[in-house]
Amino acid sequence: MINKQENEQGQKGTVSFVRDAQGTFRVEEVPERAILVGVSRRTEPTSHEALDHLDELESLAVTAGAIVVEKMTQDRKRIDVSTFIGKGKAETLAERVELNDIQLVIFDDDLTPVQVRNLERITGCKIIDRTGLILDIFARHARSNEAKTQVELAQLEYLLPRLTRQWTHLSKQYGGIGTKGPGETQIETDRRLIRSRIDHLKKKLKRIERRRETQRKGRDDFVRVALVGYTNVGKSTLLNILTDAGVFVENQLFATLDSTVRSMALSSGTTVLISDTVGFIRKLPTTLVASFKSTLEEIVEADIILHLVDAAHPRFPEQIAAVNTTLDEIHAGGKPGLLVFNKIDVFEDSDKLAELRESFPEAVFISAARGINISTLMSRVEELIELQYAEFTFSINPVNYRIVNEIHEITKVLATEYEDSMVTIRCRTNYERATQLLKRFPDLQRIV
Ligand SMILES: Nc1nc2c(ncn2[C@@H]2O[C@H](COP(=O)(O)OP(=O)(O)OP(=O)(O)O)[C@@H](O)[C@H]2O)c(=O)[nH]1
Ligand SMILES: [Mg+2]
Repeated sequence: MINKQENEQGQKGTVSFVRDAQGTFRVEEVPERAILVGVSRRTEPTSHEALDHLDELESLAVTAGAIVVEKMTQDRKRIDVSTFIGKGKAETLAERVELNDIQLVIFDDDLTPVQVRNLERITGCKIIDRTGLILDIFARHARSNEAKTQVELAQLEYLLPRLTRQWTHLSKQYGGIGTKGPGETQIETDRRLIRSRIDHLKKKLKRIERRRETQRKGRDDFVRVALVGYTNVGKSTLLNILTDAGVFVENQLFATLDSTVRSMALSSGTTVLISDTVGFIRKLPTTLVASFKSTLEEIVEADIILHLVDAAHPRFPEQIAAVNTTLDEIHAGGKPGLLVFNKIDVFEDSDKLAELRESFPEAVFISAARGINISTLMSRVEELIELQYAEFTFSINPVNYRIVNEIHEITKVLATEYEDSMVTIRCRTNYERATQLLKRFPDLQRIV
């Protein structure tokens, strides 16, 4: 590294020129030096919790490529509407920024546009909030067309209410005929450009969603199992060990953004489809949850949910709660499933594991990386399937071909017999689907 340059916005230290082996220069991103800020309340989070939360924020910041130089918390009864933290604390923050050559301040809570503007003025430094940071990581990790579209949509939805004069470059990027109405301010033009881009992205996602739906139709015969859990608990590692899926595994947050579905034969001969998808986190931005709808559909439509937990994480109970909250938010709560504690290989002190087993008697304890207790996990999944699925026999006049088609679509048909102008269909499905069929079609009869 031979030189430190100022970037376009005039912030120092984010871009440098590096000479490679051939002697040519290229521009390289230099890690930004960051301060993390959290606020504790008398009730929740306490100052101790706020510090723990900053550890998580540090993992996020490091994943986004920052160097965390300092962490600050402030105990406040009420949030300051103009600066979030108190005015005095904001001044202290400005001093720390100056002293430690800081380029970025990250808040663990979401800030209003006014708070960002005021804090940037006081500290002379770029300010981002938790949602902004998570969106940045998603943007870095998005690989597929679908993930990239979903992330861009979430970013624009986040940006729209935060538009300030600094965003005027947008119209240069997307400019053209009809973008500059007389008398309109630049911000209004930018807003209009963003809204039309949002509409475009939503339409594109609808098309992707329809394609996915067609793919899913072909999978209705199978029992579908979704791996869900907090980010970095080992979901992809488990999918890989079960099915050789070759999903990217890394000790970083949000390594996986896309859904991967693989089939797997259980020892009973039943074939299940297992899916691995994006992980959850405390305070997962609502814009992300909304735009990742088609990816999360894999969970919504699953028959069984395996909720993976990092047993070695000091705050795993909070992580379980965060996952359950998000499952409820996407209407996937209350599905049959299992709590699966992963990474049990980390416990040298076996008392801890025994305690955990006692506290969660229904859970399964595994190590995906070491392949410990994987067969126990799969037998528990088979037990669940046995409990959920049964054979049903329906009888219907075949002129009602729509009903016959629907049965073929949503169940696994085992045998079909025609007799006395009636068709008898023997199929395998779960009670929920069978009850729905009988409710929707009064002509359908169940033969016991
Ligand atoms: N010690 C130990 N580490 C594990 C185990 N399973 C996974 N890991 C590690 O945990 C980290 C995260 O694993 P992933 O499989 O990428 O986790 P994930 O839940 O898919 O994470 P995201 O996709 O980022 O949400 C990696 O460094 C794995 O090697 C385990 O059983 N024991
Ligand atoms: Mg993963």
